Amino acid sequence: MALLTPEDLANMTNALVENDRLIAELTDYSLDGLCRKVYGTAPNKEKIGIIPVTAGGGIIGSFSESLLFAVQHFGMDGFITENTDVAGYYEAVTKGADIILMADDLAYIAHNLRNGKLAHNQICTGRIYAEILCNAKDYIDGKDVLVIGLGKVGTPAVETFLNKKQNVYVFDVDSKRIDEIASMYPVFKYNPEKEPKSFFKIFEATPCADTICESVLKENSIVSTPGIPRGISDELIEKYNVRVVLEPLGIGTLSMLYAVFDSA
Ligand code: NAD
Ligand code: 2YH
Repeated sequence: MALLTPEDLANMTNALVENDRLIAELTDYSLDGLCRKVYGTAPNKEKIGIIPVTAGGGIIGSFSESLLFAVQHFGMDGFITENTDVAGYYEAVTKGADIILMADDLAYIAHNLRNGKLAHNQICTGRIYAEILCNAKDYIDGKDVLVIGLGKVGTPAVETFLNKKQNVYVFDVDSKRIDEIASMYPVFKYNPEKEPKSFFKIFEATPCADTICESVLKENSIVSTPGIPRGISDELIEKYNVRVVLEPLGIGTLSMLYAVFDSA
């Protein structure tokens, strides 16, 4: 699994604000409004405890601070524990945290201690980036969507698109993964190099650059991509006037929080 780096998070605060604005322009929903629609939940004065975790690769500079920024940007109350790991967990609970956010190298979770709900970052990230495309107002009637990268983030996106009755075209550099997904879900296997087809809606979740080639783009395509680094070049963005939703942590975090809030 790719670990975030401090460099990935360096511009996170601006990226979250800018992407929140872009999502509103594309869907007519603010990001929190879209999360409320998707999950049918709402915040209810929960206190969010963020615990730095030293296991594995250790503390990632500005990871916890980026989570706190996201929590506060959307009007919620949160704090970072002074202690790490188990001592941090004890501190969070004794200081009244209702929801815990914490991550090691394998998993980033939200756990609501009031209602027991648990959310996983990869699932919630795939879901919300897919929902952004499903709710893109200019393309609400267009059913074709391309999914590039069929891993732990891409697979829940495939499920979300299928639930929304989209025609899902899938591509992964690992052909075995394409076969697995095609055996589990009613999707179209797609290879951009062999059978050119262009899309207004493209979802990308890979750890590679330049995964989005020119032949899949249309003028004004929307690329919704949690994948780090960005899979589309500056040149193609400009040439096709592509709108790109991409932010390294906050969008997925808000999706996780709405996944564990109580019903609205
Ligand atoms: P994963 O390893 O489970 O899946 C990645 C998939 O991409 C694999 O199936 C792999 O075969 C495929 N792939 C790799 N290179 C490819 C290429 N050139 N073309 C097509 N497919 C290719 O990883 P994941 O957990 O699903 O994460 C995917 C990306 O999303 C990573 O970059 C991760 O850091 C990022 N991520 C971002 C956020 C966020 O909030 N922005 C959250 C979670 C994960
Ligand atoms: O970056 C990661 C993993 N790839 C899981 C997240 C999925 N987007 N983990 C972050 C580790 C944070 C660290 N333990 C800290 O600073 O607390």
